[in-house]
Amino acid sequence: MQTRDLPLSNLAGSEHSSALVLPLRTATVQRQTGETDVQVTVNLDGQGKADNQTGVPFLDHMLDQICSHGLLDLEIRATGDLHIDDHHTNEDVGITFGQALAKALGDRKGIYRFGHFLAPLDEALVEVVLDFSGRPHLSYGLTLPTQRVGTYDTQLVREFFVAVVNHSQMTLHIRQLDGINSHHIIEASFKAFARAIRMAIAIDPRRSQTIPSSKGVL
Ligand SMILES: [Mn+2]
Repeated sequence: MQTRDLPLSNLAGSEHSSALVLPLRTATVQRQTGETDVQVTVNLDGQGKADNQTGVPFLDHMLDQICSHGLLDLEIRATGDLHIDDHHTNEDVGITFGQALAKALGDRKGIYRFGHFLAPLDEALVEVVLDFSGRPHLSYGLTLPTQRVGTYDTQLVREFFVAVVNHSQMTLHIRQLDGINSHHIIEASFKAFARAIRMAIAIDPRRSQTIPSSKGVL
């Protein structure tokens, strides 16, 4: 029976000499408009380090969930026209994060591509299914019972995911199976989103650096 070397680690510089050494999957994107100035640095093979300062505290709390449960390292700085409201900053953080994800993934060689997770947070239960398909699509199934969580407008949750989907070229389905408290429902969504990303971007050792599509391109 023939054997071959398999990648033992996703990390470049692995001590396993027989491992397939992959490039670091990191990216920095800066995006400036008349409304906001956003910089995002992401490491897809991180340890969950979060350093997110957008000026929108609830959004920072949700971005921290992406790091903690997706095991991404994420450093985000944003300044925006918060004197109007959080809308532009929230959306532009989503756009820039989506662009950074796409840049760090590159041609998407070797990844599992699909990810899903079902996350509870007390009474809330949210399912996320995603595909780094190259085709932006969002099915958004959250029904948030209050207009605000703290000072954060709960309508901005959908706006954030629309921006991420369009700029990372991701198919994303978010379904709420249960929940009463808006904070719980939103946080369960971000936790499920994080774990689904983690699953989808992991390197499949059996795929050995080919693009996971019968078309040969994503
Ligand atoms: Mn919370």
